[in-house]
Amino acid sequence: MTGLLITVAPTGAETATRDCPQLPTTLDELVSTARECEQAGARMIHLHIRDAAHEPTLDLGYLTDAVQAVREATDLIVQLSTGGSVHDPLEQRLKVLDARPDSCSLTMGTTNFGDDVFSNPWPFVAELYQQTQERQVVPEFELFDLGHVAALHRLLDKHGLPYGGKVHVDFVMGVPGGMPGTTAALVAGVQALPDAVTSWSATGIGRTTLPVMFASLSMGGHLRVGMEDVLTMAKGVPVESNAQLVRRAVEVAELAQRSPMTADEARATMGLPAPQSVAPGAPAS
Ligand code: KMH
Ligand code: ZN
Repeated sequence: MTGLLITVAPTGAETATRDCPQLPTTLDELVSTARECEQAGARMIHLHIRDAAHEPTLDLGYLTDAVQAVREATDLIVQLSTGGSVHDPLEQRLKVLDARPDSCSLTMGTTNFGDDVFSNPWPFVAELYQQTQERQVVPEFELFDLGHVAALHRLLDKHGLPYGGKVHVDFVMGVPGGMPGTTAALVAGVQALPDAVTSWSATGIGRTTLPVMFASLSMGGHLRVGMEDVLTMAKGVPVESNAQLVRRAVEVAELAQRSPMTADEARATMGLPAPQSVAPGAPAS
């Protein structure tokens, strides 16, 4: 049985709270979501942060508070999005690393995103990658298209391995403008991955969620789930909570003889050191 890494992406940057009031946007909601999802089997959380008006923000204060709060409340690997929203400027997206997450997303190229454009020009990708290496943040390479797999080859050839030595990628499938959320596209993507890749996960947006989940599990891949990616359990049935999506993923995975990995296994998979244990009474460094 291969251990399963489940990442939860609870909020995203593209859904408004007026359209989905159950979306977790406040710090308290994020922390309780993180706890519930960890309890359900998630081991990593992919965070987009909202401000007091529930709008997406890259404000360093909000980001730092969220990283610290989720770290204190859980053993989840804390991954901050550097993708932000489709409207965020590149300079601000580079500054996300200042919040000192364990991991960050790093999208490997520009993609049409519905009616918008998710901009990731090569110089930005290369700069962000080198900053992750210098600042000891483990990137998760986000692949929205097969061309992004080719860009990953180019990046690793030119700039070497990430901090921690592991290469973890996530296929984000079914975005209108990116690769479709189909088994055929996932097979093509996995077959084209660089040899240096040590683990991969997949998520399907919207109605491609379940087909991508089944395809990934059948190929030994890991899973990302969450309300960033899907807002219905089935046609016309709204998602009630992120934990509901994590629980469904665990149930489906158990049928495929896959169980969630432990927190330590997840950290090892990502090339992160085990959490530092502080001896009782020892001063915090
Ligand atoms: N909000 C999307 C435009 C990421 O987090 O790195 C980009 C996104 C990817 O969600
Ligand atoms: Zn995201």
